[in-house]
Amino acid sequence: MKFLLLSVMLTACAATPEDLSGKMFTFPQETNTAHVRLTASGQDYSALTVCHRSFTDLKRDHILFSMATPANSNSFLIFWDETNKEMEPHIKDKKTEYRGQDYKPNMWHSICTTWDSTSGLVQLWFDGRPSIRKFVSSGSNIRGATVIIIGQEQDSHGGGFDLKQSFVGMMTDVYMWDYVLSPCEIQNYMDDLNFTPGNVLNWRALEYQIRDRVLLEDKHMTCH
Ligand SMILES: [Ca+2]
Ligand SMILES: [Ca+2]
Repeated sequence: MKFLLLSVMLTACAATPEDLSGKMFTFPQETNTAHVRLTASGQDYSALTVCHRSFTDLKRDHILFSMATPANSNSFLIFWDETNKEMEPHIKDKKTEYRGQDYKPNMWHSICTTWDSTSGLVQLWFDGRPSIRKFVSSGSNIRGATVIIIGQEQDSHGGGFDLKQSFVGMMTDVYMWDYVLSPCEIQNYMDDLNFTPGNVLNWRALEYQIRDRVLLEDKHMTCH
C-alpha cells in the first residue's frame, strides 16, 4: 500500500511532455535564480547537436545553453563573451571561441552547435552560416546524469548560478540530438522547415520545470 501510494505520488510529480510549438520562454528580469530545467533522454553521448533560437538586448556576457554532468559542469554549453565578442561552445570543460558572428541585439538568432567525440571537432552554425571546424575534445563520451538548464549558467551540477551570466530575453525551439546533424537538416531547422525532431530534447514533446519568474508565452507578437 505504501509502495502504491509512493508510485502514485511520483507519477503525479513527473512532468509530462508538452508540445511547445509556437511558444517561447520569456526570461523577463535579471536574477540568479530564474531558469528552466529540461529533461533529456539518455546519459551517454558520443556526439551531440544542440539548436536554439534566442532574442536578447543584453550588453554583457550571458549563457544560452548549459548542460552539466557530475564530472563536468561545463559539459556542453553555449556562452556569449561580450568583452571579446565571441560565441563560445564549451565541451567537457574545454572552450572554443568563434569570432565575427553578427550577434545583434533585439532580433532572433538561430544557433546550432555540433560535436563528435571521434574527431573531437566542434562547429557552430549561426543564422544559417557554418563556422570553421575546431578541435575541442575527443576520445571520450559525455557521460553521467545530465542537468540541462536555460536561463542560468551552471558552475556546479544543477547550481552555482551567477547573476552576471544569466540570460534575459526569449528562447524558443530548443532541440538536441545524440548525433551530428547534416548541413541540410541544420538548414531546415534554421529555415523553420521540416526536420527530424531532437531525440534527446524535442521542443514538440518537452519535459521541463520552471523555477521562479520565467513565462511560457506565444512566440508571435506581431500583427498578421
Ligand atoms: Ca560554468
Ligand atoms: Ca559561471
